[in-house]
Amino acid sequence: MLRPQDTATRDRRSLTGLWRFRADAEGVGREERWFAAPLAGARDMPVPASYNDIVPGRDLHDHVGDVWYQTDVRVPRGWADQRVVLRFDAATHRATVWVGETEVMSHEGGYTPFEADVTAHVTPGETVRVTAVVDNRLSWESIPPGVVVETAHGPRQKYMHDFFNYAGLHRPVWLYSTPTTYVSDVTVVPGIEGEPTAERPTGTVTYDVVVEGEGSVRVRLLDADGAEVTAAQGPAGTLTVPDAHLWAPGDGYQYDLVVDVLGADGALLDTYTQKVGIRTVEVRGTDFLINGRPFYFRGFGMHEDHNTRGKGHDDAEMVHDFELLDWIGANSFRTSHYPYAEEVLDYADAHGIVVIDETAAVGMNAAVGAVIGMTVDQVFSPDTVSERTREVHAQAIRELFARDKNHPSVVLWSISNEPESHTPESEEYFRPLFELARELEQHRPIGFVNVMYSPADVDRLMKYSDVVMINRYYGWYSDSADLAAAEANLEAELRQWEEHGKPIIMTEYGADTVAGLHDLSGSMWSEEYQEELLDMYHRVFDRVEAMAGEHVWNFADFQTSRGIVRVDGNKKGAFTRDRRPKAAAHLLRRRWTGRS
Ligand code: BDP
Repeated sequence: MLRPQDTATRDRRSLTGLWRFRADAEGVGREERWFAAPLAGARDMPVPASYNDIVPGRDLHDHVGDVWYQTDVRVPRGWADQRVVLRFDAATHRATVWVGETEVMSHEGGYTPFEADVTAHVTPGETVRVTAVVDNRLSWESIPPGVVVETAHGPRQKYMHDFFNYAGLHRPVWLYSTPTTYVSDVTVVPGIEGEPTAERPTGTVTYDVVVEGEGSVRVRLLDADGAEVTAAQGPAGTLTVPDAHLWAPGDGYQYDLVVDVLGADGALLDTYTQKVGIRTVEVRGTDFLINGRPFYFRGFGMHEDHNTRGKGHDDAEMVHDFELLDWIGANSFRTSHYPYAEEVLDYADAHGIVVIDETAAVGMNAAVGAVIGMTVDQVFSPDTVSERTREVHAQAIRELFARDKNHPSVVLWSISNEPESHTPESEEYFRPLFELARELEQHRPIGFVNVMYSPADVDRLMKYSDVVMINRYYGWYSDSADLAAAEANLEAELRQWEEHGKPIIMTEYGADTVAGLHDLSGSMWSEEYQEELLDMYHRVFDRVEAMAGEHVWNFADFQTSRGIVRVDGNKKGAFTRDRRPKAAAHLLRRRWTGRS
């Protein structure tokens, strides 16, 4: 799905700002048609933001079920004869939207965009009411899964992942116009002819444009200075780029593919610009190659998580986080454990940061659930994570790939984090999803992230994966406080994975650490212990040749559900939640930049 753009033929109106908001604790709003009038008893709510931490108290923080958002928007006068589209960049976890009293769309899944053509329901120059009901409930048929337990004191949401179930309108909302004949999709696949490691090789850009309505397509490829490199006619083809300036880690060079739709008389009907980074990705043996050169992932599993705004997107926080990644010498991150805002991927593209892009399929694991506080006998069964869940999961994969397919920064997909992967049921569940992912994606490697409870001798899914991605907590959840034992066990396990003959990326390793807690005798939770543990992992990584990357868990401390294993959140960050460095941040910076 294309991102809205301002071009010579298109305009956007942002609906960010304060919306009217009301929690629907009784779940009566749909029946009472709250969309049909200005929301009664509403309070102000910022969009984008999670609603949970905006108001003090437990009610909203722990709310389970529907909340209502409403705003009024004046449709620009100039949009007469245009197609008018209403788009939500995300609504966590599902939403139904009305324009005036007309229901225009519903969407399942909290981290991908959805939109509707609302031309028939608006009049340019007039104001229209937009209402969205957003439901934060996780069930056996949602991604991620969860269970709502009805108690004498109200509903309680349980789930098998640790990050807090923030909800609401986390990303911008747009009203935008397109002409009635318009570009509805663009796919670009970059390539390199000959030796990719050459200084300025010949690049290729295979493109495919979908147009709704009658018109012919012309494309022009411009370099970063706006000079035309090449051009072609027709909705699909391959462009050749002599002396290509490649997109590469640390060099976010991009071309502009300007797509024009022309009428029979040559008039410009629509124009849309798609950025293109020319680079290749390939797995060869135990190497992960970008542009033919071995790439070693250095960085973090992250979260969209901040004080007050929760998972709400914010440019200032985003840029600051990227500046910290730069300061520490990270070259990559994983969008643990859900698709991040498109702004984040655009930024990664533009700055040459490499991304492992993950679906929201996290917490399909009874053993992890038991640690977090949700007990379940069998995760994969007709009554729990089932074929119905798989349908939702498949749709999440389709939507993620469709949204992010053109980003050069995305070099590897993760279709799930830490599912059980040692049971026949888990294999039966996942095999078709790997098949689907391969059908949708012919150019990037695909994988999933393996959990410590499914080591190499029992795992059944790694054979479907191009890369070995594993999360390990030797020295924390196992061999707690015993780094000597942890070192031996970690190395022994990596040697087993090495036998797969694939690149190994440690997608999580780390220790909870309370900033400011110091101890010289190896006390867990201290800043010294976090440093010692990371150091130990690095010693091991440097001995194992198949290692292709290290992503510390986590970039920053983050909010979790409440329970006896977390103290005001997960504290495995190299930075605190408000982005102050722990001692480990300096250790990582020394390792990753060579600077102190
Ligand atoms: C792993 C999960 C991650 C958790 C982490 C932890 O992938 O989401 O936050 O462990 O326990 O199981 O810190």
